[in-house]
Amino acid sequence: MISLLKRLEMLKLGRVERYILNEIEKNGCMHMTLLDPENFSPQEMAKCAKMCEEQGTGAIMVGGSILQSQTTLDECVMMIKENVSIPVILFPNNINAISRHADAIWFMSLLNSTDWYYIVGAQMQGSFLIKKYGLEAIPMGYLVFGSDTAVSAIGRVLPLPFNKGEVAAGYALAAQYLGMRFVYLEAGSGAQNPIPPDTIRAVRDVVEITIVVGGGITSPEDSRAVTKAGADIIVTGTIVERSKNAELLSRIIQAAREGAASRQWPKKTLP
Ligand code: 1GP
Repeated sequence: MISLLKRLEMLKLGRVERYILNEIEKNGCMHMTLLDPENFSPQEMAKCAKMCEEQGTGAIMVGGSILQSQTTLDECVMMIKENVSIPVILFPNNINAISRHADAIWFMSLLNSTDWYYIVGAQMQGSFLIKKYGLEAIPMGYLVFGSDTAVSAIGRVLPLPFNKGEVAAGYALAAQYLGMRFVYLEAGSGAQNPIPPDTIRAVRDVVEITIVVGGGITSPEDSRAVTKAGADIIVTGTIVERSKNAELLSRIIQAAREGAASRQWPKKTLP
């Protein structure tokens, strides 16, 4: 029989998750950089990760909608780990996106997929490998907005409307009640525009879990608006991959902190 001690042990947060929550507590929010192994050589990726760390990003997420090779992923994660001290978190698109060399994995369910596989099938198939590698699995509900991005097409998504916050809020609250500790509002990599502030705010008004927002954030103005509306974590990928502009990244991170510092609550009532 499993002892009470063991059961309580299981409820403890892992090292990376505690680090994330501490960073949010310290700075009001956190920035993460998403790097896609399909867009870089492992050497370029490591160099870019180091630059991002120097500008204040708090973690490197590795993944992408069309990631194909676990070998490439392993090489990238190892190279990044050699060059940065911040955590490397896997952002998987499928079961081949699991590397034993990472610090943690977003254990995510694409809640608005129409396909069982992306809601729980891939998770079921990948779970033993995660256990075998001893990876820290961080439970996250993943919500995809819009229809003209790779993640939307590949994930067989029933797209969330950008301007109907109550729909996203309902999904996010369901994620919270299902025990997920993070919810990711995803506009899709390279999206024309980020998730609108009012929609983020609608989610913030009903959930207590940590809100991650990404997709289409390309300027300090975007990042300030996103954290001001209630995002705890912002993710950028494309802007750094394309521009490699350290100064712009630094301003995006600074603006995110300013946005978080300027938040005004209180909460609205439920729909
Ligand atoms: C994609 O939200 C991330 O999953 C990052 O999006 O590449 O548009 O910054 P961008």
